[in-house]
Parts: sequence; C-alpha cells; structure tokens
Amino acid sequence: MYWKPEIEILPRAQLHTLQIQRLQESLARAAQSPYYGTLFRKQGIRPESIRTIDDVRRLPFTTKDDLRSNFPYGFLTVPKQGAVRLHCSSGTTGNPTVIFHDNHDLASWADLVARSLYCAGLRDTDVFQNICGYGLFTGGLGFQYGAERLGALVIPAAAGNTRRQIKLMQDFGTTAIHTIPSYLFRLHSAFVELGLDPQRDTSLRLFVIGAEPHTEAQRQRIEALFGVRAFNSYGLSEMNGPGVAFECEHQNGLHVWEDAFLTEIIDPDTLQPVPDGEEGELVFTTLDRHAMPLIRYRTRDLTRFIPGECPCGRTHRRLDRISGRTDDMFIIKGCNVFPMQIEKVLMRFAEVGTDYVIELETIDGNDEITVKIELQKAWFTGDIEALEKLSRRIANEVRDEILVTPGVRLVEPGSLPKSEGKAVRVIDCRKS
Ligand code: ADP
Ligand code: K
Ligand code: ZN
Repeated sequence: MYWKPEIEILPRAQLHTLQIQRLQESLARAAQSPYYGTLFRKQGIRPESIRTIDDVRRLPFTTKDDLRSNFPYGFLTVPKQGAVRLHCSSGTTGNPTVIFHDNHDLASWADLVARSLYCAGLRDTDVFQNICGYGLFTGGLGFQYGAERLGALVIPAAAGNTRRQIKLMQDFGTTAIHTIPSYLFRLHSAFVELGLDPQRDTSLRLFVIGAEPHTEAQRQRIEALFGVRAFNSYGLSEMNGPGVAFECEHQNGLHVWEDAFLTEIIDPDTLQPVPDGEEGELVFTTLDRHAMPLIRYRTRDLTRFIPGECPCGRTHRRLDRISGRTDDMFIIKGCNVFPMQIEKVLMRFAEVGTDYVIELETIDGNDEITVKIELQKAWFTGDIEALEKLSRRIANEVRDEILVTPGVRLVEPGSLPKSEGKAVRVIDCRKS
C-alpha cells in the first residue's frame, strides 16, 4: 500500500522528532554556504538552539530575490565539484534561479517522486509516458528518475509532437501519463482528429497532472474526456521539482512529504502563521538536501492545510489545491483577482471549451478586462442571439465572483494561441 511505510504512516509525534533532528542538520549544513553563513552570524542564529517546531519562527525567510541576488553559487554548501546537477526554474516570472544537487540529493529526490507516484497508484507494471520538457525544467528528469526508481517502464517522450505522442502510446501500450493539465485537452483533440478514441484505442488508466494551476472542475473534465483518473502533483524547482506534495487514491488534497519539507502556511502580509485550515502562502524548509538547503523559502503559492486525517492512513498533512500565486494576482478597478477565480466560473458552463485567456488593457484611460473563451465545437454556431445571451450570462457570473464586469468574447475552438509549456492565462497590456 505504501512505498515507504516507515515514513508515510509514521505517527506525528515521531515525525516531529525526525523533523527537528533533520532541521538541525539542515541548518548546520546551510551555515556552510556563503549566504546563510553570513546571515546566521549577523543574526546570531545557532542551529543547535532551534529545538522545537515553534523555534522555526525565529529563522529568517528566504525569497526568490535572495536566490537571484546570490546567483549562482551563494547558496552552495559544498565545493562546486561536489555538486553533480543543476536545474533552473522555468522563469514564469523574472530571471531564472538555479538549484544545485549532489548525489545524495538526487537519490533522495528520485525516492520522493517514486513515493509520490506510488501514492497515486503507479506500479512497476505500468508504462509511464512523461510528456513534459526535459533539460533544465525539473518535470522531465524529476519524473524520469522517480518512475524508474519505482520500476515502471518509462518513455522519456518530452513535450510536443502530439501525433508522435499518440503513436508512442499505441506502440508501447502506455498506461500512465504525466503532463500539464492544459496539454491533455490538446491531446484529446488530436485523438479525435485521427478518428481515435482514447478509451477504446489505448491502455491509459492513470494521469499525473501538475506544474500549473487548475480547478477541480478542470480535473473532472479531463477525467470524463479520457475515462482516466487524474492525480494532482505539486512541486517547484526550489524544492527539487516534482515530489513535494501529491494526491493519493482518495483525491482529497495533496499529502506534503513532511519528512523532507518542513511546511508552514503564513499570512503574506504579517508573515505570521495563519490559523489552521486557513489559506495563506506556503513556506518550505528542506530537511533532506545537502548541496543547497533552503530555509523558510517563500513559494508565493497560496493554499491551506486540509484539517483531519486521510482515510489512506498516511500521516503527512494534506494541502488543498493551489488557488493561485501571490504574483498571479492582478488588480482591476480596485479589486484583487486571481485567474483561478475566473476559471472556476467558466468551468460551470457546459458550453465553454478548454482554453481561455484574460486580457487587461487601458481603453480611454480606463482599465478594462476581457475574457476570451473558446467554446465547445457543438456550441460554436451561427446563432448570434444565443451567443450574446451566453456572453451576458458568463459576464454576470464572473462579476458575481470578482466584482468587476468583464467583456466576454466567445471564440472558435482551437483559435486561442497555445504555449509550448504552461498555459498563459493573463495578458496584461495596461499602461501602468
Ligand atoms: P516557475 O514556474 O516559478 O518558473 P517552476 O517550474 O519550479 O518555476 O514551477 C513551480 C510553480 O508551478 C509552483 O510554485 C506553482 O506556482 C506551480 N505549480 C506546480 N504544481 C502545481 C499544481 N499542481 N497546481 C498548481 N500550481 C502548481
Ligand atoms: K517495469
Ligand atoms: Zn491519503
């Protein structure tokens, strides 16, 4: 049932003991890096004085800006030749940041990914097609080594060339896929274009989706389209990449691996912990990384702990799906808006297809928001009156959610520009 039962169902009291012990080791290691070495000295922080989980609050935060200003080697705790791999973040926002790993770190990471995939139901009898960028992006090699560690047959398919992806699936009897959720809709269209039915013409039984925000409704659409269960995978390159938090068979939140990542949720303004179960910014401290430990790293991702225990028996707490990142938020006519709020509304409409984009622009000195939405094929008809009615209904429901009335433009399926990697949901052309 479990990949590593001695860790996954460890009683919480023992998990805390393990965390404290590993935290002290991590701090001692961190102190060897130029950045933390100087900072700890300046702030009088001694690793051995951090004795309880609450003591963690005395430690400084680390931000993406800290990583950037100490680029490239400021956080490295070992001589350069001790590191064996680096990965850069995909740089959705601003300059990339770099993370180094030594052999211990790579083994630990592969094991976490294997544990995660096992938790979602992958087994060594599966054929696992990894449809995502290899190279600097962590989803490629991260899932490759993790799924190999688990013993699955892994197809390093990488991203793009959808027809070839389908051919690989058919040639090798792919049973499981990892990819970003937005890609699965494109994949499905390609099946349809080829006159194929994924349920009839493939052996697919399990999807792992992550790397970009998506709603529960989006997941359900994917599951219905393919007749395949889709499990949410969360990670970020600063915490290795994939293998930080993962759904189990119950699909009721993501178990965050607390033996490897000390997890806090804070109010991004006051920097104090939020009450249990409330939403805030995720903050991680690595507990099993040697070359480049990070202390209280502010992810900018927003979520909450789901209270209560999971029926699967794992004792590691569950995170709710990421509702957005603090840097995704935009302000329009004085209202704070997250793209996922809009997606949630759109997915309530059966007429709405799979892609949408939110455009912000300045017209005659006023900020305006327009949502361009691809319709389902069956609904993209010449009936102008029906389309206008639908636009109005969508605009009203979005307004109820975000308190601003958007313009709504309904467009033909497949007509919005597609990005190679993560979906781009907001285009901000405002003159600030
Ligand atoms: P970046 O996108 O910042 O360049 P990464 O490639 O490391 O760097 O992406 C990590 C980010 O992707 C996370 O911080 C989070 O915002 C997003 N992400 C990853 N997995 C998920 C998921 N399952 N749901 C929502 N967002 C996710
Ligand atoms: K195998
Ligand atoms: Zn569970």
